[in-house]
This record gives sequence, structure tokens and C-alpha cells, in this order.
Amino acid sequence: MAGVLLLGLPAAVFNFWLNGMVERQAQEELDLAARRTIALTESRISRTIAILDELASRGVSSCEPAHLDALRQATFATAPVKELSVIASNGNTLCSSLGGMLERREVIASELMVKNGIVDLEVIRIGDNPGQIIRIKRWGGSKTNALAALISAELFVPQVSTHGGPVTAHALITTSGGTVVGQNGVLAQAANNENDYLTASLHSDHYALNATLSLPRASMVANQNDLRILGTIITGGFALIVFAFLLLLPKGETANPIVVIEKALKAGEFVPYYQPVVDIASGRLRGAEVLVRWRKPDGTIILPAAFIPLAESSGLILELTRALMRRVCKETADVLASRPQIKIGFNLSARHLADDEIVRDVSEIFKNSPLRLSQVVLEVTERQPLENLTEARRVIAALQGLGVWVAIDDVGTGHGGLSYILKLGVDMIKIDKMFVDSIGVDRNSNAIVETLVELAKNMRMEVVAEGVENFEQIAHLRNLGIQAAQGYVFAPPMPTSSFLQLVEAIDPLPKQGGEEQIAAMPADTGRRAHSA
Ligand code: G
Ligand code: G
Ligand code: MN
Repeated sequence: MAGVLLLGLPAAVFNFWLNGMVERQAQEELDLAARRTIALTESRISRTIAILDELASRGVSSCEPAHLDALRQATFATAPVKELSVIASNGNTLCSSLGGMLERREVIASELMVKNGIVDLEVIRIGDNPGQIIRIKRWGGSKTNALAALISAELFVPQVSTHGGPVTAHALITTSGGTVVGQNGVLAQAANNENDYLTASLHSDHYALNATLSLPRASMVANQNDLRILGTIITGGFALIVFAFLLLLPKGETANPIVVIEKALKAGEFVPYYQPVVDIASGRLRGAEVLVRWRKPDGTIILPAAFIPLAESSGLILELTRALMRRVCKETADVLASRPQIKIGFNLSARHLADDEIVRDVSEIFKNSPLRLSQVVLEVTERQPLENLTEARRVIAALQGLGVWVAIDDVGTGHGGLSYILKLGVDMIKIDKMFVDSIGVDRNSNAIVETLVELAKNMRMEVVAEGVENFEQIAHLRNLGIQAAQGYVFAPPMPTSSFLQLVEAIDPLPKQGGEEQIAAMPADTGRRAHSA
């Protein structure tokens, strides 16, 4: 009898403790997700407002041809904005960057967005389309017309999955007045009882917006049912094992994918693959971009899409990048130290630009290494919005101060547009495959790429075209004045040994002795955009 009591006790304690742990973890994830949701939304809105401000400051306010042109150009240069339009004081849309017939626009809700009182956020519907669209409307100074930007409401549908799994939390973005701006799915029936849900609510500091995330307690507990059943069975028979189980659990959590990544990091399972960057004027090798792969002990190779998002949201990306840089430095030093013109690019995440840690890491890893700081390129993607642009700029400047190059990656896909490139002050832009694919097919893309090349020239930035798959594209790129390219047409990302063989084959070292050495030296010994 006493034995049964003794055995029953751990089971109860176990359940109690398990519930508490699960709930704390879920609440933390939910809070984090709410912060990310608000940050993303804010950054989209502030970029959109910046575009409207910029147009207004150039005097764009009517439908005259020059103004319409400016609207069209701004739409092309800024991915999230679907359309820019001019709106009269009576609310009628006068004209839009899309041209043609204007469909009827019904305003479902309109609210003041910011304190200075000239920007409204509206939820509208166009014609008979069922979907909602977000309109950000900025009133002009003395003029009566307003400028407005339409953004697809999809961008405001929060993607809530802090742990890489399916979306289980419900997320809702509303205006302060309660109009729904975006949400994922619908809240289940049981919403009448608050206790059924864990929630996290956050109000934007800058705009009249709220984000509310809720997670049914039932779903949270369901994940742990297996554990609980296991616990019960074991307590029934083997008290000792229960005890061991309890001891192991706090640090175990083997099912937690973050822990799995941590282990893989320790085991050195994240390895660099290299994709060559080629000079399309001379045919020389310019360098390579490092693309990480997860090589499991059994030899399977896992692509970054499967683990980078989780590494980012968990913060492990800092450690992962550090490990990758160390490894690249060690593996390539022999071959690249004698080829200072060859540059190696690393992908950074938005998290890297939030503080100084990356500056310390880069300095520590490359300062006294055979691979020089001037051979390192850090690629900042345009896909992820940077939460703090001022800080990002400061970190970028500090990195450039060390002597490394900083590039904006995936240019054309993100939220940034031209203003982003200008603000961040980078040395290099990498034009996304999306544009490379449409060059020669779509005149607008040509115009955008021409603008980018011109801008790069003026700011002394290098341009690299990405995802180049055939020689026709190379011809187009040359005509546009682009010097460097990367893509399957040359080579896919490849493991270290193949890359080093390639370097030695296509970029043989000059024989000892003067003349050839000079001939083989790079033309671009690095006049940098930021050194001005
Ligand atoms: O080949 P590919 O599937 O390698 O890479 C897909 C994407 O994964 C790239 O566009 C890049 O944004 C991301 N990626 C690859 N390697 C890294 C890395 O080391 N760090 C980060 N942050 N992203 C990476
Ligand atoms: O970091 P970034 O998004 O630039 O990474 C480049 C991505 O594009 C990687 O996933 C890489 O494997 C992939 N890639 C590289 N060259 C080509 C190409 O020519 N075609 C296609 N479809 N993908 C490419
Ligand atoms: Mn990249």
C-alpha cells in the first residue's frame, strides 16, 4: 500500500511539472511571435509611408503625365506596393499607376494611422473582388489630393510558427478601432471561455494597430500526451525508471528541434557549399557564395530552407554563421590566401544586424587568418525586413570599417526597394534571379535593372546577377553593363573539395617572377563605395 502511494506521487508531480513547463514555453513563444508580428507589420507600413512621403516631397499630387510616371516608377521599385494612386478630397480615386479603367473602391474602414494626422489606414474592397486590400493614404500639404498605396492584405496575415512546425496559434491584427486588418484562420468555437486560450496582445508603438495571438490550451497539451501516457505506464511499474526519466527530461527534450540543431552544431554537421561567382566580361573567377548544408551522419544533405528559419527564430543563427565562417576559413585558407582577388560571401540574417556581435565574430575569425578581411563579403538579404534600420546601418559601417564587403542580397524581392540600398550604404548588390529571368522578356524589368546598374555605378557599388541559367541571359546582362554573375550556367553550389579543385584549375597561380604576377592581379583592388 505504502509502495503504491510512493509510486503515485512522482506521477502527480511529474504531470504538474510537465504542465507548468509546457505552458511557460508556449507563452514565451507566443510573446515572441506577437513581437515579431508587430515588428513586421510596422516595418511594412513605415516603408510604404516613406514612399508616399518621398513622392509628396517631389511634388507628386495629380494625374498629370509626369506625376503618373513617378507613381509607376515607384510601384515597380517597391515590391510590396501593388498600386499607387491619387485620391481627391471627396474620396474618389482619380488615377492609378496601373492606368486603365478604375474599378469601384468601397472603403470598409478608415482610421487615422499616425499622430501627425496626415496618414490614414483603410481597409477597402475593389470592384466585386472578395478580398480585402489595405490602403495607406497620405494627405498632401496645402493641396487637397491625397496619395495612396495599396498593399495586398496577405502581407498582413501573420505567419505564426516560431518553431518551424505547422501554424497552431491564431493571429489577428486589428486597427485600434477594431477593424480586422489580417488574420490567419479563424478562432475556434470555444473562444467564449478565456481560460481555454493562452494569449499575447501587443499594441504598436508607432501605429494604431494591435496584434493578438492565441493558442488553444488543448492543442498545447495534446503535444505532450504521449509523454504523459508514458509517464503513467512507467510509474505503474518501475519507480526507478520514472526517477531517471524525471532527471533526464529537463535537459533532454530530445524532440525539441532547437535542441537537435544545437547538437548538430556541436557535431559539426553544418558544412559550407560554394557557388562560384564569375566575371562575365573576362571569364575569370571572382569568388563564391557560401550556402550552408546540413550533412547528417548518414550522409543525407538537408537544404537551408528546412533549418535556417528555426535557427533564426531561436537565435542559433549567430552560432551557426560563426561555425561556418571558421570552417570556411580553415578549409580554404591554403588555396585562397595566395589569391587575394577571390572573395567569399556569407549570408547574414536580419538578426545579425541587430547588434555588434557579428562585428566581433568577423574580426576575431578573420583578423589574423590567411584569408583576409578584404576577401570576405557579407550578404544581407532584402527578404527579411530589418527591425532597426539605424542600428543596422551602424553595424554595416562597423563591418566595412574592418575591411569586409557588405552586399544586399536578393535585390528586387524584398520590402526595401531603392531607398533601402541607398540607406544601408553597401558595397555590392546582388540582383535576384526573379529579375534575371525576366530580362529580355519584360520591359519593366529591364528598366528596373538599368536603374539599379546606374545607381550602382554612381555609388561605386558592384553588381552581381544571381540565378543565371543560360548564355542568352549572360548576353543580356552584358548589354546592361553587369560584370559578374552566379548561377547554374556556371556551377551549382558544390562541396569544398570540388570548389578548391575548380579554383586551382581555372585560376592557376602565376609562376614566380614579376610580369605575369602583375598581369594576374585583379583590376578591382577595392575602391569601395563607402570609402568616399
Ligand atoms: O541553395 P540554397 O537552397 O542553398 O539556399 C537557400 C537560401 O538559404 C539562400 O537563399 C540563403 O538565403 C539561405 N542560406 C543559405 N546559407 C545560409 C547561411 O549560411 N546563413 C543564412 N542566414 N542563410 C543561408
Ligand atoms: O542567398 P540566395 O538567395 O542568393 O541563395 C541563392 C539560392 O539560389 C540558393 O538556394 C541556390 O542554390 C540557388 N541557385 C543558385 N543558382 C541558381 C540557378 O541558376 N537557378 C536556380 N533556380 N537556383 C539557383
Ligand atoms: Mn545569398
